[in-house]
Amino acid sequence: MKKKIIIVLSILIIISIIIGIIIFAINKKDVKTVDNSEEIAEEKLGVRVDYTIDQTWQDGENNALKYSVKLINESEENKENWKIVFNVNKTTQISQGWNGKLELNESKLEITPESYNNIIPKDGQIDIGFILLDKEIESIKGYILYIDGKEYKGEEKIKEVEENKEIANVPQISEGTPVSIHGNLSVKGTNIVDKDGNTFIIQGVSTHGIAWFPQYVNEDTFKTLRDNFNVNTIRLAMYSDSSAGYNKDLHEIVSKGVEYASNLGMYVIIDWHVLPEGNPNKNKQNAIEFFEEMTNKYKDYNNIIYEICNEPNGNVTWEKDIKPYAKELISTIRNIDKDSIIIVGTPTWSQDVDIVSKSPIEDANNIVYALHYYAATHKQDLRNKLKTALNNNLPILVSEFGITDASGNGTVDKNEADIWIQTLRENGIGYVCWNLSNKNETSSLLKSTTTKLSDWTEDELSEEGKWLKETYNKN
Ligand code: IDC
Repeated sequence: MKKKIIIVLSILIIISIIIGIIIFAINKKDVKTVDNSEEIAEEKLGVRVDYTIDQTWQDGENNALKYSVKLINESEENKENWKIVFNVNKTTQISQGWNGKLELNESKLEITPESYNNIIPKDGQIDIGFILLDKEIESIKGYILYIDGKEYKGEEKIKEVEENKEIANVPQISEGTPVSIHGNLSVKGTNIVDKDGNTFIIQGVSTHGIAWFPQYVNEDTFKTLRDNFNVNTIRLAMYSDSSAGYNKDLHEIVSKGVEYASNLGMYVIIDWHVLPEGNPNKNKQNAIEFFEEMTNKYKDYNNIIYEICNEPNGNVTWEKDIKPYAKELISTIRNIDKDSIIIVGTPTWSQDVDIVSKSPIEDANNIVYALHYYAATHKQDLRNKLKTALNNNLPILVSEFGITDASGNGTVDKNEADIWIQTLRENGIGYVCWNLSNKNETSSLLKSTTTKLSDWTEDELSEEGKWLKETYNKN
């Protein structure tokens, strides 16, 4: 009896072991099948999705993550009607995108073709890019690729973030650009100097009012100015009075401009363009709010310059109106940003630097004072004011000039324009030219018939535009 029980038990144990082995084998086979089918799906199709984060920077509370996506067709035939759905975080937001239509829906970022890239050519690829804003240091957690409505599984696992892609507080700037070479600017004596203490000449272009010509706040435009015009600084002119189109929505355009210039390693002047209101105190509260917003966003950047009042004019004086305004704005900015350069406007449309040089603002670091000229109107008399100011050790920046008359129109005086630039270069003083637009006036850099935003031919430039390109490239 005992023997029988032992035999039955042994048989039962052996059977259990065999069943166990079979279940294990089946399970293992199942896992493998699923794995293979996913891989084979994309392999068979011959289309690969490749994505990387190639730049990161801080954007206020968020990380800005610049993604490049390649849709690579290694098959023998064109593939049409593509769609990629990326799994992203709940906190992900879209900032901007190119070469694809982006739509965000509950942690799914769907990208569909533009009219011109619906087909992925055989042996070819499509490049897509976008900037996402996120609390996390990466947004994409796998994707599904669709071709002609059919689903192809992609990689589900989270991509490792490479060590050098760690979030920095400032944009990662490519080598050889003005900011990568010269770094932090500061004021020493009457000059602006770079991180090594060498005199740095700001050679800039100013936008027209961004309320009227927002299209030129554009990365390709700035790149053309950097690469073909030898421009190292972009000035973003935002008129500050509602009579000249000021409204808070424009802050967004300023921020875009700052990002484009920063990506390109250019310096950028954020200009509170006081003009029709004359007295900067009229819109002081808005100015304070604006610069609080901007400094909070960009305090860690090393390429930002703040211009707090373009051109005070009318019934205002340095002592009574401008200086108190400047002191208050400087303290607003310095509460948040300890060292970026601040440009202070001067009386009479930023011409009376001689008056200011007798009573500059005390106990403030990295301040320069604005001198503005229009070469067909302002000549040796104004250069004499410059001389007086320099003799009194006032740091100066020509944050705006034109080679036309003071209306921004009329004749162009290249002879006087050359004398000005030579004088400024000899004294190590920077200059920023008015204006980046195709408005029908002689101070526009583009002809009014030019609609292209970048890569202009010689023929598409105005007389001032041609002069600028030649003069800046001779530096
Ligand atoms: C001019 C523009 C012109 C516009 C006018 C009024 O060129 O299209 O209609 O402003 O908004 C400045 C100012 C600058 C002027 C420029 C030429 O800073 O805003 O632009 N100028 O008048 N100071 C001296 C000349």
